[in-house]
Amino acid sequence: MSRGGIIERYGDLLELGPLDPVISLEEGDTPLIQSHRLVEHCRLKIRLFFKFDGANPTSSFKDRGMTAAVSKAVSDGARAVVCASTGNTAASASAYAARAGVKSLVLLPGGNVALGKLAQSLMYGATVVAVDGNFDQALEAVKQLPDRFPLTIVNSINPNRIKGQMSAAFEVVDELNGSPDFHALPVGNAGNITATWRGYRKYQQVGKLRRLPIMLGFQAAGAAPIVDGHPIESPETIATAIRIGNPASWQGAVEAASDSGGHIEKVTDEEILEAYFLLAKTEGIFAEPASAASLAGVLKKARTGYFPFETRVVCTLTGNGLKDPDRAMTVETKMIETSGDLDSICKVIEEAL
Ligand code: AN7
Repeated sequence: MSRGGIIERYGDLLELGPLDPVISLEEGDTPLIQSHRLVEHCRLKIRLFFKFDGANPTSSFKDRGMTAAVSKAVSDGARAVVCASTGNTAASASAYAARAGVKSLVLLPGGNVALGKLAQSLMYGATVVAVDGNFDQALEAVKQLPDRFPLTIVNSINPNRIKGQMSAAFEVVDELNGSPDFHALPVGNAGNITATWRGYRKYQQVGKLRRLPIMLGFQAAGAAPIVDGHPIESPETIATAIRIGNPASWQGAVEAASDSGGHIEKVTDEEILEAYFLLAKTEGIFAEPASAASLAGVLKKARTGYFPFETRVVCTLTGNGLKDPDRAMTVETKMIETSGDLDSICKVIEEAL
């Protein structure tokens, strides 16, 4: 039996109105994995959980919003969708467009999209346009296109994206039987922290949740407009997914933090990479660098004694590490090459054990 996607499971709560058809790849229902070895390794006195949204059909959280946005667009008669993207929105939009049988057009910041994401959009049959500029410039261009062409924007300025992404909060509450004390996310265009907070509040409104979590958002230090208080013209970070200087949902992120008693803070690329490698090595969870920003932020705040003893903290891990093989290959662990005879192989094994 089909487990269905987030629209089948949470339909009414998403307030999308009637949809015909529903375009789904059975997204959502992703693992919530409790940390054992990482908390021990870092001597953290908290109960830490990873919401691994890299386990979605296109390997990022974007699928939650894309099933909503593309279903709505196609139900309303759209024949083509468009987005600007640092890679994951594009991969997801292209996949859902393929599933719906409509065209997709994606504008990417040239030279700054992880290889796996680019491969995905090309595989799903999108028209892929590399723009000589950054994400913010690509998004500005995209905003102008529906005036000239019959295109529906599926960036998170499309409110249906935010609605679909509320489902991550519903799943966390369903699984923990209540909200965590803290929920940490990476912040790029700021749609996901906006949506996750709205999801918790929605669940509270309908009586499924009493106490709300404290929201923590983490931007990369070289791309931290919300923390710095002004747009960044040339954002820079190794976490290319969140290399964004003027987030569309800026206000939503600020509200999530302030209304929940939380914070938007920044983490350096070094801190992001430390969390990225640690997560894979100590827990067997391979998330992409931008995803590790949430963990990097939690580790940083834990060191200052921010979290109460045994408090429940959820980190959203937004995307799968396989999307960015080039970054992964910078890991210290290297492949050992040897000849095919058993003696040489045994010698290598002896040294490894
Ligand atoms: C892995 O694909 O903006 O704060 O164009 O891919 O909701 O933007 C991606 C963002 C975090 C930030 N982690 O989420 C895009 C894009 C990963 C991401 C974010 C993104 P938002």
